[in-house]
Amino acid sequence: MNQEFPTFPKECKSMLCKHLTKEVFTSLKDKKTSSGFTLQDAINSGVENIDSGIGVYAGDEESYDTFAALFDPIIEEYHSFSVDDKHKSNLNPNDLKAPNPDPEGKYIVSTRIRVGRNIDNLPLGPAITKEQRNEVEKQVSSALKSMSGTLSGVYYPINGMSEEVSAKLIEDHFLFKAGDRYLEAAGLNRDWPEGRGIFHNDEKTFLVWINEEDQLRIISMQMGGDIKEVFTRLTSAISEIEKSVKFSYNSHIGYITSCPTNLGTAMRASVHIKLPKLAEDMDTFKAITDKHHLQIRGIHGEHSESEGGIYDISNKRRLGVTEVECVQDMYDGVVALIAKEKSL
Ligand code: ADP
Ligand code: DAR
Repeated sequence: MNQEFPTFPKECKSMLCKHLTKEVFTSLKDKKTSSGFTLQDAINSGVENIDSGIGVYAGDEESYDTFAALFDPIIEEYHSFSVDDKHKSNLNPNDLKAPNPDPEGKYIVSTRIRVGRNIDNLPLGPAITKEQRNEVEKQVSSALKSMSGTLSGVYYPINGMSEEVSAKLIEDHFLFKAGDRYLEAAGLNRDWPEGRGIFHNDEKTFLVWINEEDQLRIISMQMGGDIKEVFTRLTSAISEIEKSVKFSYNSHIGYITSCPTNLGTAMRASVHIKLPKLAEDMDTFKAITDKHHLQIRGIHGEHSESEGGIYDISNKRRLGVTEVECVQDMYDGVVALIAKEKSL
């Protein structure tokens, strides 16, 4: 294993290059978790990709303790969440105040709310073995087979999927491809596409990605802006799956995920929304998204650009806030953005 303290170029702005001091490196370089995950494994993505925002991934829940000297300051800075803080969860849709903000469908093209989940007592994607990953696929796809009513559907393993089916699912934003260079360097694409696949219900409003960045991405999505209906479907699906799959969770950092940015609720609630007038005044646009703790992405996922004045707007906060608060953040921000767009 490389025992050299990595030298980062001055243009590196990642949280890794900020918080991996020589002292932290020296204190952690010889440690490994019970799944054999080392400091080098945790930082490889940020060492190979100096344009990372964060640059670190956990190989198991233990990584967050074993490498706490590096993870804790990153978690504190990204989430404004200290080592003594406790996460809390609330998946009750009755607590969400969110009448459809765009009943005429003038602005919101589609709504998607997802959570990441990982199975308790198994390594995360960066450290999991091929056999363990195949076991995850078997356990989760079998749990999904018992989904009933509007949640019932079909599981499609990516291994052996026809190019035609794959292209159509990707075009519909339903399927994931092999991870980007950040995920590649984190070891999340090992054995691709073995053990990976997608489940979706007949209406394609409920989807589960198996073994992407996390072992499950549980997704509820539909056209239009009925955010409460999307959230309600998601919470029903989560509780159904939880009847047969135990998720990795702890009282400090909530649901355990491979990337520290997703800890806590592991929830991203997003709309694809048309804001052509606001797009001409990005200072005002960003003042509103900043005020409501929102992130702006492009419409083809993380690191993509917006197209035709359509933006992916989602909650930025995930840890130290409940799932209801994540969706409320997004909802309140969308109401403010639509009001501003109307006024221009
Ligand atoms: P994630 O949200 O799963 O962390 P991405 O930002 O890469 O990851 O989004 C994953 C996929 O979901 C992308 O194809 C993206 O276009 C799609 N997506 C995200 N939000 C929406 C939305 N509100 N409506 C439709 N598709 C969406
Ligand atoms: N590109 C990596 C990941 C940051 C958060 N996004 C995730 N987890 N998909 C980075 O360090 O910038």
